[in-house]
Amino acid sequence: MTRSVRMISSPRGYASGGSTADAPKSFSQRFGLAAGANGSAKSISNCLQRDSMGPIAVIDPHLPARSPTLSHVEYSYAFQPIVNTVARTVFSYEALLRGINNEPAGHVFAQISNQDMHQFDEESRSTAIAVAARLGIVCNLNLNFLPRSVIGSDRAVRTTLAAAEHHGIAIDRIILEVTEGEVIDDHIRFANVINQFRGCGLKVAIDDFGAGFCGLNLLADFQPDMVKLDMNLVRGINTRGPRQAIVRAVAQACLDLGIDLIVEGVEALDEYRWFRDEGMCLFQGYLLAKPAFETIPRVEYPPIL
Ligand SMILES: [Ca+2]
Repeated sequence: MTRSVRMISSPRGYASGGSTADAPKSFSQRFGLAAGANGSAKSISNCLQRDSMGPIAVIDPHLPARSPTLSHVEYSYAFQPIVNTVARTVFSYEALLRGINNEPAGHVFAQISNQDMHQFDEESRSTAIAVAARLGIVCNLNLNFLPRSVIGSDRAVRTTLAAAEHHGIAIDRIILEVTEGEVIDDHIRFANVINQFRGCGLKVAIDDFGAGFCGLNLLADFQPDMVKLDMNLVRGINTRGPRQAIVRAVAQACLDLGIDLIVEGVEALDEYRWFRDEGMCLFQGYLLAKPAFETIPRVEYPPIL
């Protein structure tokens, strides 16, 4: 079985490559990656044309084509839900990079040179979108960005949004996950890039919040739509007084700033209960659902407290 990024590494950057005759159940066929590009970026372009920075094209010919040098890299995606346990609905699915046999993301990254990493980062998000569309994900979709892929160029965001539009996923369903470091390296440039696209409905989440060094200071300079609390703050919180104090401070800041707080990596019912008692309702973690390879996982909703 061939499941390869080759299928989507066309000069357009996504979704216009053909399937191979010797792969009757190929990745591209199973996930619909071989469909021709419709070339439509109208709604994104129209949206961006209203921006004060002037018209911005999203896809070819304005984006220079990149050669498909990463055709040797085979990968796929698992999906893990972010759940609203009060509404008892899935708020979003995070696309998580995997090898073609569900190996961890590190297995895939090991095949890619440092100089190709940002191209892979860009291309792989288009694949994640294609797989999510094929699986019929109709809620939000969380996509990870490599550190510095946003501030290096707005191309990474443009191609992601173009791929979303191509696959019929509304821009306001896309949530970009970036780490603290991505934002603070050059927060003015980061905010400039992101704010161009926010007018289209794009949302931004700070991933692993609390794992870096800036913490709450970050929120003084840049207010994301969401913050994902780092799992190291979550682990065993029901018995850890200092962690409880830090999390309460983060939660209050998020509340005051109108930022949604997502509790990431919750594994134990006691951890979950502590956060619920504090009024939080958005959770991601093994307690609710493990990542499922090329599948939408079933959610185990915790008991109503
Ligand atoms: Ca993430």
